[in-house]
This record gives sequence, structure tokens and C-alpha cells, in this order.
Amino acid sequence: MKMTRRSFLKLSAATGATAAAMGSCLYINPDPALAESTSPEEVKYTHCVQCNHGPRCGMKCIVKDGKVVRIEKRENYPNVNICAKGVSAVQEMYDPQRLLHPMKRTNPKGEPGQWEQITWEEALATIAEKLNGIKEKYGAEKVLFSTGDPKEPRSAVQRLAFTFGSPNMGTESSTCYKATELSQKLIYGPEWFTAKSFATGTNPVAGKTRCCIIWGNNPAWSGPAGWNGLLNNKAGGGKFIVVDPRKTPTAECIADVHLQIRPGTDGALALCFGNAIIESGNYDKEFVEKWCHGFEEYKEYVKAFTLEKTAEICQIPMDKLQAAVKLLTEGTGPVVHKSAAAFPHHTNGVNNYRAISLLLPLTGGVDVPGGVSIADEPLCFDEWQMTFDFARSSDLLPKLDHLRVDRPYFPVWADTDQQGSVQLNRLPEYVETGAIRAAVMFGQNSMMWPQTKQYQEAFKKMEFCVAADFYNNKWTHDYVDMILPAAMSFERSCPITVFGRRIFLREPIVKPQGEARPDYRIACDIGVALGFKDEFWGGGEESEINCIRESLRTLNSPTPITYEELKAAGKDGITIPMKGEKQTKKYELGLLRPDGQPGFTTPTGKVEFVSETLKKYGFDGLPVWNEPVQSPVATPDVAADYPLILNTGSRVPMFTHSKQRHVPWLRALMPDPIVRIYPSDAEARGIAQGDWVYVSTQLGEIKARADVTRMVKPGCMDMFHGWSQANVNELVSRDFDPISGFPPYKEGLCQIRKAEA
Ligand SMILES: Nc1nc2c(c(=O)[nH]1)N[C@H]1C(S)=C(S)[C@@H](COP(=O)(O)OP(=O)(O)OC[C@H]3O[C@@H](n4cnc5c(=O)[nH]c(N)nc54)[C@H](O)[C@@H]3O)O[C@H]1N2
Ligand SMILES: Nc1nc2c(c(=O)[nH]1)N[C@H]1C(S)=C(S)[C@@H](COP(=O)(O)OP(=O)(O)OC[C@H]3O[C@@H](n4cnc5c(=O)[nH]c(N)nc54)[C@H](O)[C@@H]3O)O[C@H]1N2
Ligand SMILES: [Mo]
Repeated sequence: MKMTRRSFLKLSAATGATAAAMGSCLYINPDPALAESTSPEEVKYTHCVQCNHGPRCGMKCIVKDGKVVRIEKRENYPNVNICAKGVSAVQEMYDPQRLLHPMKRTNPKGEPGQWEQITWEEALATIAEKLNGIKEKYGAEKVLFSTGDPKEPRSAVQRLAFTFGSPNMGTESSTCYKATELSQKLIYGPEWFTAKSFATGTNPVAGKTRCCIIWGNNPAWSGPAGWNGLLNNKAGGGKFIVVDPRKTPTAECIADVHLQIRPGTDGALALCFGNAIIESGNYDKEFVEKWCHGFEEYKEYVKAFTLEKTAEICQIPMDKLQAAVKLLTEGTGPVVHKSAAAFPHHTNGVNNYRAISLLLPLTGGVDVPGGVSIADEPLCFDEWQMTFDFARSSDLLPKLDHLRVDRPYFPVWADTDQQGSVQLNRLPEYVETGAIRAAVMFGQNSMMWPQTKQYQEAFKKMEFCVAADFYNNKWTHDYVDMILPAAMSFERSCPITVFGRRIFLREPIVKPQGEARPDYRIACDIGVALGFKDEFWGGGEESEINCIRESLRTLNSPTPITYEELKAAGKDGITIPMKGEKQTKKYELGLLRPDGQPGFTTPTGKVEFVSETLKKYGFDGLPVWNEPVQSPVATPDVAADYPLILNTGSRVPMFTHSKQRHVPWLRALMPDPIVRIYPSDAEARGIAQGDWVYVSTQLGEIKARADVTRMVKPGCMDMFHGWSQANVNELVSRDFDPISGFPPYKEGLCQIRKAEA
């Protein structure tokens, strides 16, 4: 089937992403000339980064005349889910609004940007002059390096920062999964790759796992790659509790019991579960006695969280709470949980998450089948898939650690992060005090932060600020001095693609458009311009290949792997064998500690129910529960005017954060920013389905369209972030969790009223 431009647009508007499912005959590239062209079609393989590099779903791309014309599912690949976002990646790549050349600002920062196209040579020379000037005058640590949710550039930007001499490299993880990782580190010890597997790896095994609690997570929409496994587990007899204030597709599909909790009260519920499990006697006494620290103190503390008190705090019906407790106290095996970033988005976030995580050691789930496994012989890839040695977090960062800008504000965070991820959320304060004077940002977006305006002011106030991005976006780039065009996934190869022990090379399948360059090349070119020619292999077109060579050179593989071998392996990739056998209970074998002794890497060498690290910094060592800083209970005076609970950032299937709003197929699926509100709450305010409404907090007001739905809990709202015309982060406060520094995206109080059309 060949399509004219008109019929393509009609089809894409009408059917959205389902068009791709219609099969391989369809041209989805918007250029009609490609459909007419008689050139041969080529098949090329890559992966999707529409969700910012987490899932890396495999893609088989059909390329013609040097352009991708359509995308299909990739066979024999660890992850094969192509969704609406993936199929629409073609529309994003050929979007006429893409940034294609380096640009410098010609008017003052803070005003709508006026831009002049410059050459890469001029851009790099200016960056070098500004950054080296600041380094000479004030010190290299005054320059901040950062990446937003796009995680692929991270290792290259770390290498750049640490080579330049600044430990101040921050990432979106200041708001994302790093607080769950931090919580695990407080429990199991700071050895990060060990902790990481606890933070992320939950694979319930039917028959072995007692129960899996999906806690504040909606993988049916936000993590389709893992969702199938959970459904299969359910089909095999697995038991699931879902704790979520919303009736999500996840809860509807999989929950044996769904607890529609009052937002921010999860810590109380988890402590109640802990108490019930202890009282039932059905916990792993041997593990607790031998390997845990502070259990007796915990046991005393949780006694206060009776079913009656907890039902009241969490606003959960007693029969549902009892049904959940039954699942947790009967049967055998560990209790595991699955959650992502939503949790720590609270003022008591880390402690809420610790309370939940402790149910695992309580039920003996540490590094056993049906519990959580710790990686065997972890490869020394960092989270975003180059090696620690490549990123130079292994050799250079420790020497720079004392110059970290975040330690005075968030010492627990600073002390448990060995990878180079400073807590960015106090950026306005860092700039105000002169601790940061310039920034080099890759895929950074001011809208991710609460009270966005303060971050924009920080960019504006800096002596120099440069950003690499796919687009010129006003929320961020109206406040920077220079923007650099980044190549998209189809146009680049770094980093290495790693799934467990299987690694792949992703080769560019088309040439970068305009003058766009891959992020790794941009980092290398900047490194060379700053005077580090050898460290960045002279920069230039070979940069990405040189970066991959360096990562492979520093990989602890039993057999060395070269770039040529990885390239020759093509779409099948290479599996790196293990030296030894798979092991369980690695803490018994001395496999977790650098000194080879049995136990964990916490101060006590045990799993800490009471955290000695927290005590050292003046916090309570127990996973204490505190009411949210602002809630109907904590601040009834505020609730009188703002009675609804603010709940922001639940993921929607068709967008990733601020991205993809200009992708026609995806935008057709959700044309306007929506705020979800319960029918009785809407009716009380005279609001009908589809009405325009104002959503306000004490901090500001935005306009959105009402979706009147029983999906939300009465008294709560729900709104996605990243809409440039309705940035919900203008409404969120900067009441950070004092342990992690995380913002309270999922608590606070708001009001909704009908707006004019
Ligand atoms: N489509 C899509 N997928 C994404 C992303 C995206 O932007 N779009 N972003 C990716 C990223 S970076 C991340 S960090 C993850 C985020 O993953 P998560 O943070 O797990 O986000 P969701 O899957 O939306 O699940 C959050 C759920 O928590 C519930 N919730 C809100 N407040 C509370 C509370 O106080 N207690 C409890 N128990 N539940 C609460 C919400 O109702 C929602 O259903 O998703 C990733 N996946
Ligand atoms: N209210 C509220 N706010 C939230 C959250 C919430 O739940 N509620 N969630 C938080 C979480 S968990 C996260 S992860 C953040 C994410 O928030 P952001 O970091 O803002 O994520 P994005 O909007 O996906 O991407 C940021 C920018 O990167 C650009 N970009 C994309 N890919 C690349 C690339 O490969 N290279 C380069 N150079 N640029 C690229 C995009 O064009 C965009 O301008 O938001 C946080 N903010
Ligand atoms: Mo995230």
C-alpha cells in the first residue's frame, strides 16, 4: 500500500499508533517521495529510546534512500515491545522543528530567545574560553555538568566533568530512582552495584514468593517491558497486592487486593504489615537473628501500627486491609515489592520506602529464589552502560569528592553516592551562593523541577550555560547562552547496549541530520577544546568508536572483547560468560564485601533495620513514619481552601515526561493537558467531563481539561507533568525530603475550579 501525504495524515490522525500494526506494507515516513521511490529497501537494527533509554526495546528499521521509512519488531532480542511511542519515533526524527545547528543567543537571557547560527568551531572555542576562565578564577568545581532523564549521555558527561576537575555532575536521578537506591544502601550497604540489584530487580516466582506488592507503580503504562512477566506470574498462581490511590490498569488486571491508600501514608501501612507479619510468627527468625541489626527496636516501634490505627491513617477499608494482611502472613516464602520513582516523591519518602523494603529481609527474601537476587559477578558497566573506568568515577571522582556542592545540604545522599550524581534540587541555592557559576547540560529540562521559575533564574544568573538537546525548548533554552544540536538514537552508537551479560553494539542506521552530533562526540569535542586531547582521543568523527573501545578495554570480562568483535556479532550481540557459578545467599559466602568477609557493607555489616548511617547524621535510625508536610491532617487550615490532594506525574502511555508533545500521532491520543478528578468532587464544583478548569495551590495556578473519572480516589487529583502550556511543577513545593533531597511531587493540597472555555 502506498500512501500520499494527505492519506497518511488522515490515517495517522484517525488510527494513531495502531497503523504500524497493520503490517510491513505501510510507509510511515512522512515524506511522500519515499513511497514513490524505487530504490531498494534495506533492513537495519537498533533500539528505541523514546522512554529515555531505560527499556531499549528492539527495533528493525526499514531504510530507503538513507531515511527510515518504517519500524518493525526486532526478533531474537531481549526486549521486543514496540509501542505507539516507538513507532512514532520516525515522526520525531524527521520533525521539522528539530535543532540542527549550534546557536548562540543574541539577546539577554530570560527573554524569548533570539538565536544566531554559529559553527561548531566557534561554539567549542567559546565553551572552552568560558569554562577554563571560570576554572582559573574560581576552581573547576564551580562548573556544573548535568544530564536530564535522557540517560545515554551520562557516562560521557561524567568523564568530561571529572577530567575537567569538577565532581559536580548531576542527573535527573535527583528526582528519579536514586532515592530508592539510597534507601537500599541504608539497609544493605553502599556498595552500589549490589544495592542496585535490590533497588530494581524484583522477579516474583510463583510458588516461591509469598506475595508481590506492587507499590505505587503502574507498569501496565510505565513499564510494559516488565509487565508481561508479572501477568505470567499471576497466571502461574502468584499473589499480588496493589497499593495505589488510583484504580490503575495494573490494579484492575493483577490485584488480589487493591488498597486505595491516602497519598503519602505508605510508611504507616508498611510498618503495619511488618507488625502483622511479626505477630503472626511467620517471618524468617533465623535470618533476622543472624544477619539483621536493630530488629528488636523495629519490632517495638511497629507495634503502634495496629490495623485500626493504620486503616484510619491510610483511609483504607478494614476488610481490605485484613485481606492484604492475610496474604502477607499466610503461606511461605518472601514478600517482595515492585515500585519505581513514585515512592520517594514525598517529604518522608526515604523512610516510607525503607519501611516497605524491610518486609523483604523480614521474610528472608535476600538473594534467594522467589526473593530478590543480587547480581552474580556484576560486570563493571555503570547504570547507563559504559564502564566505571570509562566514566572515570573509579579513579578521578574519589579525589574530587571533597568539592561536592551538595554535602552541606544532603550529607546522607552525598556520602552514599560513589558514582557521581550530586543532588541537583538545591541548584538555585548553589548558584545564589556562588558555589556554581556555569553549566554544561545534556538533555536537561527546567520543567522537571518544582518551582521551575527558580531553576530558570539559576540558569539565567550563571556566567555561562550551554545545553545540548534535540530541540530548542523555551522553558529551558530561553535561559541559556548557547544550544548544541544532539543526534538522535537512529543516528548514533554510544553507549553499549547491555542486557544482563548480553551486550550489543548499536550502529547508526542513518546519518545525523543537519550538523547534529552524537552526545558522546559532543562531550569528546568539548573535552578536547578544554585541553584534554589525549583523554578524549582527539575528538572528531571517531569519538563514539573510541569511547566504546575504552569501555571494552576496561571491562572485567573473562575473555577480552574488541570493538571489531562486537561489530561482527551484529544484531545477535555477544554473551559474556561468568567465571564461576551462579550463587545464592552471597552474604554468607563473603561475596558482597570488598574485604571478603561474610555480611553486608553497612556500618554494622548487617541488614540495618535501624540505620547507623542515618543516626550519624542526626536522623532517627528507624524507618519512622511522618505525616506529609502538607496534608488534610497536617495542615487543616490550608485544606480549608485547598481540599484536594495533589498527585502529579503518574505516567501516561503516550508521552515520556516533556517529550513527544509535537509528535502528531501521539498528540492525537491526548491533545490537551488533563487533570483527573472524581465524579462527586467534579459535581460539587460544577465541572463536567472535558471542561477547562484551573488547578491551583498556594504557589500558583495552571489551566487544564477535566477528566471526570472513578480512576482517582475521591479527594485526590492526578495530573501528568511536562506540559509546556500547563506545567504542574509550578504548583509543587520545594519541601524536600531531608534525607534524599527529593521533591514532594505526590503530596500537597490543591483546589480545582471551572474556567471559561
Ligand atoms: N509512558 C511512560 N513511561 C515511563 C515514563 C514516562 O514518562 N512515560 N517515565 C519513566 C520514568 S523516568 C520513571 S521514574 C518511571 C516512574 O514510574 P512510577 O513512579 O512508578 O510511575 P507510575 O507507573 O505512573 O506509577 C506511579 C503510581 O503511584 C501512584 N501514587 C501516587 N502517589 C502515591 C502514594 O502516595 N502512594 C502510593 N502507594 N501510590 C501513589 C499513582 O497513582 C501511580 O499510579 O516511569 C518510567 N516509565
Ligand atoms: N511533578 C512531577 N515532576 C517530575 C516527576 C513527577 O513524577 N512529577 N518525575 C521526575 C522524574 S522521575 C524524572 S526522570 C524527570 C524527567 O524529566 P526530564 O529530565 O525533563 O525528561 P524529558 O522531558 O524526557 O527530557 C529532557 C530533555 O532532554 C531532551 N533529550 C531527549 N533525549 C536526549 C538525548 O539523547 N540527548 C540530548 N542531548 N537531549 C535529549 C529532550 O528534548 C528534553 O528537552 O522528571 C521529574 N519531574
Ligand atoms: Mo524518572
